[in-house]
Amino acid sequence: MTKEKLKREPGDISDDQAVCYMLKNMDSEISTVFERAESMKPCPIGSGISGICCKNCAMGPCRITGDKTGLCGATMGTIAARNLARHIAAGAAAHSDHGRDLTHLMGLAAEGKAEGVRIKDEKKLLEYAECLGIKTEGREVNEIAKEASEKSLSLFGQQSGEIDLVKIAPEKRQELWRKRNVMPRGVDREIVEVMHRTHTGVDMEAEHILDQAVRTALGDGWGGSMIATEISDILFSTPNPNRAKTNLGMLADDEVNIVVHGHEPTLSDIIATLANDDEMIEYAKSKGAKGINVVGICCTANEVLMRQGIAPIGNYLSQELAIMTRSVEVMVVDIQCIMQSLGRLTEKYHTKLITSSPKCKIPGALHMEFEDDNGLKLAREIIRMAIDNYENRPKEVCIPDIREDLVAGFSRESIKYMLGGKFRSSFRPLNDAIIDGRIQGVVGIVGCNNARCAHDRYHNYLTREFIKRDYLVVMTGCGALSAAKCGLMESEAMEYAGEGLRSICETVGMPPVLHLGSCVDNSRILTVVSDVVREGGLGDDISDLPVAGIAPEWMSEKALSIGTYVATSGVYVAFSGEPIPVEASSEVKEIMTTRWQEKYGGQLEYIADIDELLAKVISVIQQKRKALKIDTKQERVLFDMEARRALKDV
Ligand code: SF4
Ligand code: MSK
Repeated sequence: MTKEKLKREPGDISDDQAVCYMLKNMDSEISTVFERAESMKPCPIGSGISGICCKNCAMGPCRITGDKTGLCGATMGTIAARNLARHIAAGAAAHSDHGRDLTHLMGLAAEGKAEGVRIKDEKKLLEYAECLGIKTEGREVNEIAKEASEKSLSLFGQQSGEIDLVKIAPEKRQELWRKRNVMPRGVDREIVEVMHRTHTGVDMEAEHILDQAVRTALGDGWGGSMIATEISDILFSTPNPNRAKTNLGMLADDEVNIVVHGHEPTLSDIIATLANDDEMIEYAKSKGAKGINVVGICCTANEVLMRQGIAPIGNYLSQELAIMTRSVEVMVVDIQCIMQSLGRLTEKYHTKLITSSPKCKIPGALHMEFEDDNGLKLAREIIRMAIDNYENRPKEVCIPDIREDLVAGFSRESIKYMLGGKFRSSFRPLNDAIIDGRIQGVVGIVGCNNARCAHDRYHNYLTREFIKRDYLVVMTGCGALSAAKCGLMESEAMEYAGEGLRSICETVGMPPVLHLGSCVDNSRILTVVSDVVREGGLGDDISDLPVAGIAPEWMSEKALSIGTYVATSGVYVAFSGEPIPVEASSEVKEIMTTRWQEKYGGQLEYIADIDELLAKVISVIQQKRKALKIDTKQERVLFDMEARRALKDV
């Protein structure tokens, strides 16, 4: 990990000014992900661009280009479909296992056995229980929560039937999934079946393999991820809009800094709460600090931002740089999107890296396991450890003086409330605004950062381009933090919005770009679009709506699962940045576009050129408006020349 000189200028690497500041000013001799991305190029065959690689048996790895086949005779299309199905299964497993843990925790909280965790949102619990078919009338909250936990847990191992939460989808969509035989039976069952069918010598027809991948992804979006979101709301409260600040400048030079990172809201929520405890603050002061500053990275940050207004200091590509500010006493990581490099990096700094999940250990980190009944005790121990470590902080820190205001905390419930008011909470005003053209459509811009593309650039470019054309933008995950860091999630962002969108946002009092949460919270988008269909006037299925999804800087396998469940829920989805690893197979690309469009009314494709992607999304949404006969009001023409040219080619 010896540092090599970066070949690119900081401004070419990232759009985040704090990241650029760190790249210019940090003095470490240790390489970051940005140098490693320059020194190691991706394998064109392994990444599925100019060929495909199979290592599903010991006769391989087989590297396939053109008409060649593997030793067993497997073709490019079969291998591409198998590889993609396995990626989707891994992504679905990650989200769903997260959901399973929360389900288990809710059961313990109901029994009073989960230290520091209780049922916070009773209304949401009742709605959730009813969706699971659980009787709620006249019953104690904890009794309902216990049964809801047991019922939810059973959905993971269920072998037949349907996952109850699919009932949230419009009826027409449910019927379609039944007809196509992709209705998820149980969350785990579908993941296991992908692993079986992609073992050497089992399923060999690309479309048939992908049918099972679709069923697995639907079991994630409408199962594992949705369970995770619903139960997080029940245990830690359903988000409401709140103000916060973001970026590395939110690290304090005179307080004890604790960074929570990963994806789980459990221990991080307890740490954030306990850091306000007088006894803890007094202890910090006794060690010379002015207080305790809890901040976050990635989706753990999104979870505590949405509910407690805790500052997110960065997204995926900022994690190493946070430590390099020399100001972090403790970084607590749980699961997913944590770079292994943090282990070696923290050896060079005073920062203590703590792994807290039984599922994740990192060489170089201290493992302090979060168990069902030790939340408060562990949080106290971690905070005290951070305070004790404050005296080891070097005198000179390197914190960029860069921060931005944001408003986060938009849930399905809070958006409905903002639109319709407490007593008539409804999506009607949104539907009406879409019908009369003040809002042209809704675009979800979600997903990761990727060190092989300019950090945050595509997220922010697309967000600005859509809001100026009157498209409401909803965001989750690291994409949401990109927009927040450049000021697109506050009322001042209104100046970038088109007239129609601005008029709605000003009336309702919301920014033109809405932060809907972490990556599991993409399930919130599914519940919002389902409610919009039910509200009426925009067709009777999700595929009728003028909406689209984009993951412009995607990186993780979870993104592939998300893209698949959104596409097969009836939405046009485009990925950019790095290709989906099936580019070399025209057969698989055809299935994911033309065939999925015929079968599900949505598709998933990769478009390298960002202006071409922008034009394609606009074209798809405008076609939906036309089909709904709401295209009479002309869209404002704000295209630059490049976008116009791309539009002609669509
Ligand atoms: Fe090669 Fe077939 Fe084995 Fe894959 S399963 S490694 S294509 S022989
Ligand atoms: S953290 S999955 S890099 S969004 Fe959810 Fe960010 Fe992607 Fe991880």
